[in-house]
Amino acid sequence: MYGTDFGPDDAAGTGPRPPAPDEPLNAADAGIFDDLLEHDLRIEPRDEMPEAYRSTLVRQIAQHAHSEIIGMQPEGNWITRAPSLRRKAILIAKVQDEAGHGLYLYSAAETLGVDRADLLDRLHRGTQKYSTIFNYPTLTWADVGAIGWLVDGAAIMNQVPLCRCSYGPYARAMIRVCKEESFHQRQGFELLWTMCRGTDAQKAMAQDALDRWWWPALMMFGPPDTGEAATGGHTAQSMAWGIKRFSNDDLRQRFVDMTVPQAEKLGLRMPDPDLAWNAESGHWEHGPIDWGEFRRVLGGDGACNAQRLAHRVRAHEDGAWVREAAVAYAAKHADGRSRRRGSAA
Ligand code: BYC
Repeated sequence: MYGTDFGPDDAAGTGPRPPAPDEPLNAADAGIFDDLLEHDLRIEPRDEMPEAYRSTLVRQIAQHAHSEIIGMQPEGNWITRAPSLRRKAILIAKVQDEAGHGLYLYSAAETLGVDRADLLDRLHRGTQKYSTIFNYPTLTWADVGAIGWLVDGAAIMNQVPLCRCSYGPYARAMIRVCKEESFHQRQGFELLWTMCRGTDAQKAMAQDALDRWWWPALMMFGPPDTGEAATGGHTAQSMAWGIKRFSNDDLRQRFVDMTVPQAEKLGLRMPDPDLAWNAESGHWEHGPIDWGEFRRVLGGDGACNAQRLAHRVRAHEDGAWVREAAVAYAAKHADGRSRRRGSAA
């Protein structure tokens, strides 16, 4: 048993070993797995785990990784049009951070015995999802602020609990991701704060961005999974496995409670006529979410689904020569190393 208690291999500095592709991961010793979960210890790549746990993680981590790299597009769209050198430098750094998040996450998924080329192939064929939020267009500069404030704000709310996810490599990747997302959220708020103290036209642009991004941001948390509105889904099982720590609805409510006072500080109006403070529950109650829209966008019929995927596939194909060069370079160096070892012997 390894869990968080690294054995002698780790003491020797070799680190956790990813499973070989032909290793039978579904022959789990339920006793050890359950024991690790019960003691809130981390499951590590070489621990045996039920196949359904492994495939749930692959699904979620891959969707998360795809969201990070597709998420570079809506903001990347504004790099050449940023209004100042300072804003451009910030935006380039942020978009680059998202690429980095994608890479940590593909690496975390690979510890479960899958290949990142295969995951990317599934994204490109449309058989693996990415977050619906990235299928909305960024029409104005204020949208860059709204993405930072709302999209990264929602992401942090969802991802901080994932730092305690039962699967070690995913939990550890989330720690760094959350630090960076928190900086992203502040830059988005600061961008809108500046616009809200600018001209009337700039403030109107900020309001328009909030109007368009608010409801899609609430949909980021996923469909209802508590109470009468619950639509089934993965939450109950994922919570039992310690992958998810809170339900979609709980996290959505926390996000609403955090964001409403921030909108007030900005001087913006929430685009929800039903939004009301409930003194008894101590929460802001929001109006109904259009889950029909969520399903449409999820099904491929959002404003930008086709464009995002086509751009992603084109970028992947254009980058083929870089991947080939990297593989050739690694092979050349591996050859050199084995020749040097041979002549030293
Ligand atoms: N979009 O039972 P549920 C970022 C799917 S990146 C698309 O609740 P689960 C950023 C779900 O996959 C943000 N699909 O599922 C990047 C499932 O479908 P299948 C991404 C969604 O997995 C760049 C079905 O609906 N964050 O922040 O337990 C720039 C039923 O849902 C969505 C993550 O990926 C959605 N919004 O919970 C700026 C975080 N919602 O597979 C920012 C990690 C649900 O049954 N992921 N679905 O066909 C998670 O925490 C969970 O996977 C979710 C869904 C909360 C998203």
